[in-house]
Amino acid sequence: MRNLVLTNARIATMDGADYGLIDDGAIAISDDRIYWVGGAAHLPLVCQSWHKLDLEGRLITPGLIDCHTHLVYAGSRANEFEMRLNGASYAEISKAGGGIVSTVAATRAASEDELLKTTLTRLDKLIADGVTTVEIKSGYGLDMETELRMLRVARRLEAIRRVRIKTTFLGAHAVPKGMSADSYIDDVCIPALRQAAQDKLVDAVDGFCENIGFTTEQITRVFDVAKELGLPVKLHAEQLSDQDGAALAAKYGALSADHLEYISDAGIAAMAAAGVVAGILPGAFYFLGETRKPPIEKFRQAGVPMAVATDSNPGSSPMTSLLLAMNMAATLFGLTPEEALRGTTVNAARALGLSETGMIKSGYRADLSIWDVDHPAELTYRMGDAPLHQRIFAGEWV
Ligand code: DI6
Ligand code: FE
Repeated sequence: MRNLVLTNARIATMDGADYGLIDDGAIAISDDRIYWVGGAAHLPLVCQSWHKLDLEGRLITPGLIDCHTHLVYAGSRANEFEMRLNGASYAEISKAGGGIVSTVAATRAASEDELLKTTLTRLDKLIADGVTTVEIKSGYGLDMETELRMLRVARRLEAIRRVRIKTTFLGAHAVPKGMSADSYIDDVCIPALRQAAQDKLVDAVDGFCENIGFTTEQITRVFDVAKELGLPVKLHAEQLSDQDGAALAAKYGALSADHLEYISDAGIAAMAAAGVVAGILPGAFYFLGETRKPPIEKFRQAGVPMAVATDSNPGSSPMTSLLLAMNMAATLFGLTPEEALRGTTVNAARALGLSETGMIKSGYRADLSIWDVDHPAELTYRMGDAPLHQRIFAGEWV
C-alpha cells in the first residue's frame, strides 16, 4: 500500500459551487485513489501516520482533461495558413484538395514510429500544461491500414508517458480522393471501425457532420455500427453550418457534440434532454477567423454542460495548450474562469464517459495537478504561461 497525504494546499475540488474550494486543505492518497479530501484540521486518524508532503500553500486541481484532440498526424499545414491569409477560405482550400486530405497524404506516408515521435512532442506540451488525460482521434488515414496505425500510436502513448489516453475512431472525417462519400462510408470507414473495435483500439466513435464532411444520413450508418459494437458516440456538429447534427448526436445518446457555432434552438433542446455535453473549441474558431460564436448563454439556460478542449489539429487548431483554450473560451466566448476549469475537468470527464476522474473526491482517481498560483482563476487568466508545479498521476508524483 502506497499512502501519502498532501498538506498545506488550497484545493479546487470542482465538487460543488465556487470551484469546490477548500482552504488549508489536505488530500490523502492511497495507491492510485483519493482516500479522503477536506480541511487539514479534519484529517482522519488513520491517515495521520501517513507520509506527508507540504505543498507550501499551492493550488491543487484535478488533473486537466483534453477531451477533443487530433494529436496523431504527420506534416504541417503552415502553407495553407499562408494561403488563407492571402485570401482563400478554409472551404475553398478543402475543395481544392488541400485541407484534411493533405494531412492524410503525409500521415499515410509516415511509419508508426515516425507518427509516435511527432505525436510525443505535442503530447509533452499538453502534459506541461497539467494535463493527465487526453482524447485522441483517428481520421487522417481514411484507409483501414492508416486508421488502425493512428489508433495504435495513440494507445502506445500510455506506455511511454504517465497519462491516460482515450481513443476515438473518426473514420468519417473526410472523403479520400477518388471515392464517393457513400462508398467510402460503406466500403472503408465501417470495415475499418469493425476491425479497430476487434483490435480493442477504440473507446468511442466520432464523425464530421458538415457540408464539407458527411451528411446526417451517412453519419447515421456509422453510428448504427458503433451502437452494435457497444461503443459510445460523439460528433463534430454545426461547426460551419447547421446540419441538425446535434439532434442526431442526442438521438444516439452521444457523450458530446462539439464546436456548435451554428446550432439551432431545437439542437440545444435535444442536447439538454439527452444530457449531451457541448464541446467548446475556441482554438478552431480563433484560427479560422470565424465570427459566429457558440450560444453559450443558451447552453447555460438549458443546463447543457460545457467542456473545453484544444481540438489540437494541423488544419483548424494547431494549438497544444489546454490552458490557452481555457483563456480563449473566456475571452472569445465569455465562459467564466470557473466554467472554463469545469470544462477541462468535470465536464471533460463526462464528455469522455469517465466517471472516476475530473473531481477531487474520495474514491476518485488520484490524477492531480499542483500549481504555483493561489487562486484557480489564474489558470484561465494567463496567456501562454503554464504555472504548473507538478502532476500526480495514478497517485504518483510525476
Ligand atoms: N473539424 C475541424 O475543425 C478539424 N476536423 C474537423 O472535423 C479540422 C481538421 C483539419 O483541417 O485537418
Ligand atoms: Fe476536431
